[in-house]
Amino acid sequence: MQRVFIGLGSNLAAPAQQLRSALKALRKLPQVRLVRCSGFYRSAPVGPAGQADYINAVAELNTDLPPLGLLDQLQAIETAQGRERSLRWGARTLDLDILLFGQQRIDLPRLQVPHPRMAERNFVLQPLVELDPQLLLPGGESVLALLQQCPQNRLQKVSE
Ligand code: A4P
Ligand code: MG
Repeated sequence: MQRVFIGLGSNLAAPAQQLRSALKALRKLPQVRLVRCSGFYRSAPVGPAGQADYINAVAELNTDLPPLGLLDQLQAIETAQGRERSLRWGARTLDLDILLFGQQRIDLPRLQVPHPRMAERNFVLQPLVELDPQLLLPGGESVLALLQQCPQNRLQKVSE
């Protein structure tokens, strides 16, 4: 069994509702136990200008699925919630990213873990610290220390 952290993000079509639907779908996945979810955070968009604010959160799972098996399940949830892949970093109804998969490092064309951009993103690091302030990356870096060093983009907790 692996301890996994998933980043959830949405900035279209009632974002908080998108995250709640995604959590419901995560609870139903085979070989997955949803341990808990952070609060929801409103965040300034990173990427193309003119997008709405995002709602972001991080969920902690335990799973026996292999990494690519979990990615398949997450992409099926994104598709079921109307995700269209067009512009990179553009607006989306739902984005589910594997942030950490136990202490594994994965570098495949379809999957890089730890998520390559997480260290620059307070909308990922703040909810991770909320779930586990002691958390370390596979290289031993502290998530709390990364949060203290990363750009302080606009971020506001909107629910517990
Ligand atoms: N992929 C590789 N590694 C992973 C991983 N660890 N988890 C591949 C999930 N997928 C991973 O992703 C493109 C491909 O990445 C997938 O097919 C998968 O095989 P995507 O979700 O289709 O496209 P994307 O999300 O537009 O691209 P990308 O590069 O994943 O974007 P990011 O880095 O996820 O950024 N601003 C705020 N405030 N909040 C946000 O949540 N999110 C993004 C998306 C941009 N700006 C944001 C936010
Ligand atoms: Mg993504």
